[in-house]
Amino acid sequence: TQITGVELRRITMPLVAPFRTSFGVETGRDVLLVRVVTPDHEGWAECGAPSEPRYCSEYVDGAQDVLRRFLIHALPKDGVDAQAVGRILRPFTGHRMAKSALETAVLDAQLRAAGESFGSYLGAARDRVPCGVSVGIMDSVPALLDAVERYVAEGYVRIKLKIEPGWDVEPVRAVRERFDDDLLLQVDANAAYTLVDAQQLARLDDFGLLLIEQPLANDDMVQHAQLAKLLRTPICLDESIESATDAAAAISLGACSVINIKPARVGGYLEARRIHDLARAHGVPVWCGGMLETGIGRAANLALAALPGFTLPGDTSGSHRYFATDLTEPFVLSDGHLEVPAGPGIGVAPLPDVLDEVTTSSEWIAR
Ligand code: OSB
Ligand code: MG
Repeated sequence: TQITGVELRRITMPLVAPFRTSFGVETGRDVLLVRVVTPDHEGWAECGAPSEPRYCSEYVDGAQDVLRRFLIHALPKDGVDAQAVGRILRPFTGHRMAKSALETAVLDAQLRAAGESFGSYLGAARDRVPCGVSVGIMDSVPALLDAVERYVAEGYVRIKLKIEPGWDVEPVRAVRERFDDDLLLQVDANAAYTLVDAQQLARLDDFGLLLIEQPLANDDMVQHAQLAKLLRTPICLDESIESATDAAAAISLGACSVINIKPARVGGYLEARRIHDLARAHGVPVWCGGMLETGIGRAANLALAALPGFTLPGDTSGSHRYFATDLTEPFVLSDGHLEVPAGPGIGVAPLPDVLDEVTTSSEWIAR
């Protein structure tokens, strides 16, 4: 794939409701889009980096800076295969969300040229995927029950509650009491606890949760392994897993028995697939997480979520869970599922009118 240049475009998208986690509140998304232009095609990708470095060290201005200064210029002028992008960018440490966006845009352009879909390329085993939804921390338990009720009515097949110290056993008990026992329920702490909280976290064992996601700090792999021995609820890692190497370490340490795979967090869809393959070989279930993506990021996530090892519903929710107007044709739940786009590449493109309206800046990096 020969690259003429790369557009770095910033957009702002208000969220339909504030999304609160243990690390902060988001009321909108300030998103970096990467458009790779080739002589005959273009490829689109969305960078998962949030506005502030709270979830992890990356943030959107930093991602744009490292792309502009280093990553884009590292790609060879005479063309590059998407499979080689990861190796070419490896001398630059970290910045996985920025790398993921560039690799994904190159892959999209390449697959559009070849007329092949992301799902087909990655090895999707189905054409639609069951969807869960991530429910933020609320001001009160009644407000939470109302939100969960609406999502269940919309057909979401799994509910994930964000938790933090002071908002854990009570909301989980309230949701369990209000809804059927067979509601698939899990929680996500975004690293808000320490091993000292093990007894409090063990109280969640009574509620039949599918898993507890990232209870301890990002770099506390060994302590997650210790916590796993104290809980009956399976531990799932999100922030701690930045690569297939991390996944291998976590599995062999016993730090987790489930993995949330976010392509942005691990540097792209190819590394995401390697984690899937590794986990599958070890009998470790995986599911596809999200970074509140627009339709551009969501499309590719759905293709990944269709791989055979993704045996748990993910956070790939419908467009209207996030945005009143999505950047692409909206993804709408049908019977609790979203369709995997079947067209070439990611199978969707920004709607030109919406794109114009939400764009705040654009920068062209010629090659
Ligand atoms: O921890 O999974 C997380 C959103 C932003 C940052 C981190 C997380 C999340 C979510 C929502 O839980 C995922 C989504 O719906 O895209
Ligand atoms: Mg998480």
